Order: sequence, then C-alpha cells, then structure tokens
Amino acid sequence: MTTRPPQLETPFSIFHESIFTPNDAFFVRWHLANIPQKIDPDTFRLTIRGRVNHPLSLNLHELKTQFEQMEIAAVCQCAGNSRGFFQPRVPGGQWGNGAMGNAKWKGVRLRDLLQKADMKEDARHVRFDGLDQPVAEATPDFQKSLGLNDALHEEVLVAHSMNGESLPMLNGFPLRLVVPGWFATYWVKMLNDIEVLNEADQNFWTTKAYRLPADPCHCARPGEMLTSTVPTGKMAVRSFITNVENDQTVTGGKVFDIKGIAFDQGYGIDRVLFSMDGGQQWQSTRLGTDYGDFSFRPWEAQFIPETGRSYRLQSLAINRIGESQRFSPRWNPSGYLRNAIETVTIHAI
Ligand SMILES: Nc1nc2c(c(=O)[nH]1)N[C@H]1C(S)=C(S)[C@@H](COP(=O)(O)O)O[C@H]1N2
Ligand SMILES: [Mo]
Repeated sequence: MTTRPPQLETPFSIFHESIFTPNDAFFVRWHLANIPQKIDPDTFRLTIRGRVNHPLSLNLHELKTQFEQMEIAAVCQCAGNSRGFFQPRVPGGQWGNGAMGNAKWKGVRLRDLLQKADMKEDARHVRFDGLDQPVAEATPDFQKSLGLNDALHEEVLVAHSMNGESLPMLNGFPLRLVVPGWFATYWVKMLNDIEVLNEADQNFWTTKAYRLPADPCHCARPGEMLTSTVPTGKMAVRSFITNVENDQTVTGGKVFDIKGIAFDQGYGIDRVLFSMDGGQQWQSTRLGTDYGDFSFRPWEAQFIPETGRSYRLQSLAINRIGESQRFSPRWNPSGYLRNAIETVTIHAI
C-alpha cells in the first residue's frame, strides 16, 4: 500500500492456503518511516524501567534462557482492517480484508518480566516503545500503553518468534509485544523499552489516535463531530469465506465445498452459520481444528449450486458468549472495528 512507512496487505487467497499465515505473506504496518534497517542481536537490549524497584536491561540470550518460554496461536489484526469497504469512504489506508494474520507467537510472559523488575506499589500502566522513530521532530514517537490489569494477563507475551522462526524485520525483529484478543496497534514491534507508569499515559497514540465513538455501537454518522471517544481495545467477532473470490464461477449441479475462518477476542468461536442467499436462510457449518481461543478457527459447509444461478454467500460467526457479527457495518470516521457480515457473489455455470 505504501513504501515509507512500509504497509503491505496479505493477499486474501493466503487465508485459504493455511490456517497460519506464513511470515513472508504476513501483513505489515508501520506508522513512522524511520525504521532500523539493521539490528545487532548481540548488542540489542530490552529495558524495563519506571515505577519498578529493579530496572532490567536484558539481552536476547537472557530473555530466551532466564524466563519460561510460552507459545500461543493468536490473530494479529489492524483496527483498520477492511477499512477500504466503508461507505462513505473514510481516510486512512484503504485496506481490504488482508490487514490481519494468524501466527504462533513464542516468547516470555510480560508478567514474568514485570515481576522480576518488582513493580512499585503505585504502578498503574505500562508503556511500550520500539526502535522505530519519526522522520519529523513534530511527529510523536509510536508508543502504546496497557492498564496494569491487562498487561498482567498471562497470555500477553514479549515474543521473539513467529511460526517457529525469528520475527521478520518487518514484523518487529527482534521482539514484539503480543496482546492476544487486542487489536494489533498494541502489539508494539521492535520493542526495546517497557516503562511502568503510575498514571495514565498521555502519549498521542493513546489519547488521540486509534479512538472510536464512545457510544455502545461505536458508530457515528458521516459528517458528525465526535464529542466523546474511547480507545480501540479488543477485537470483535468476524468470519470470512476464504476459498472463493467475488464473481468467481463454479460448476453447477454438484456439491461445492465452502471453506472459511472465524475468530473473536478470545472467548472462542461457538458456531458459524452459512447463507447462500444473502442472509435469508442460514445453515450450520462444521468447525475444524481448534488451535486455541485466540486463533483463526477453520469452518466448512457444502451446497449444490444450480447451473445458471448466482449466489450471495455469507457467513456469520457467534462466539462462546453469544456475540455475533453485525448485519450492517458500524461506520465511524476512522473505519475501525469492522465486523459486518461480508458477501461474496458466485455464479454457477
Ligand atoms: N514499533 C511499532 N510497532 C507497531 C506499529 C508501529 O508503527 N511501530 N504499528 C502497530 C499497528 S497499528 C499494527 S496494525 C501492527 C502491524 O503488525 P505487523 O506489521 O506485524 O502486521 O503493528 C503495531 N505495532
Ligand atoms: Mo493498525
């Protein structure tokens, strides 16, 4: 999409090829164009400082040997994934549905690092900073923060590996924060500094960027001024049909397999429904292998298309606490949090 900073979208067919998105096809998003082109793994250090009794400065070897290593399958999705489909259009990167990916992330628990640093009584928030820098002085450095309770969740990792390999440079080598269930904006890449704060972070990226209308729907009317906003936090339940493209032709009169994926913020997928007539009738689908509550969950269904007819295929996922996808997109000025039912039209010949 852009070269400086690099923004790359995963071609949608990749999601059909494998349930884990290969590292070399994983989407890429940076906000700032001044990104290190080289990192020396022998001299790299992660610091943990601020409201702690024992500030730490760890090298990669210490990180990989002195702390328990954990691995989790989790979806990393940009809050603006699918933004390009909003009508009326909204500013920002015009992503299709490929600003997301599913990977096995391996690293150490953030909690274990914070425990070792021994937080002071007044610790309330944790701020994360990476090695990327703004080009212009006026641009705020990219940093994100989590409240202490969220930071201490056992699945939050400082990861060094992705699908069994070192993180690619573009995806945050040598370390990135992994916050399963939360939008990727929190998954700070090239993470080299963790600062424990005793008050809420006032950084631009926390207070001004990545905000949603505060109402329960997180919707706004085009042109309306937002009076109150909340940060984008966790993801909403979504599903996609992955094995057909819009306007594809299929053979009529025989069984056609529909395949797809679903995910949510970590409650796990309870069921996925499938419709071939634009949502008038729904049938159940079979869920595939469960790789954990934060992973893509495969599903499949069958139907027999009639020669000469067109079909509006849709899928609707429901998670284990009964949350389902929206029937219409929640328009908001930044195009975040889209989780409407998507439609793929196919023609049987
Ligand atoms: N250091 C740093 N980390 C970052 C960002 C960034 O600009 N700088 N962008 C965030 C956002 S908004 C997204 S969507 C994800 C993208 O992760 P990926 O490039 O591995 O797909 O990285 C997140 N982590
Ligand atoms: Mo993002």
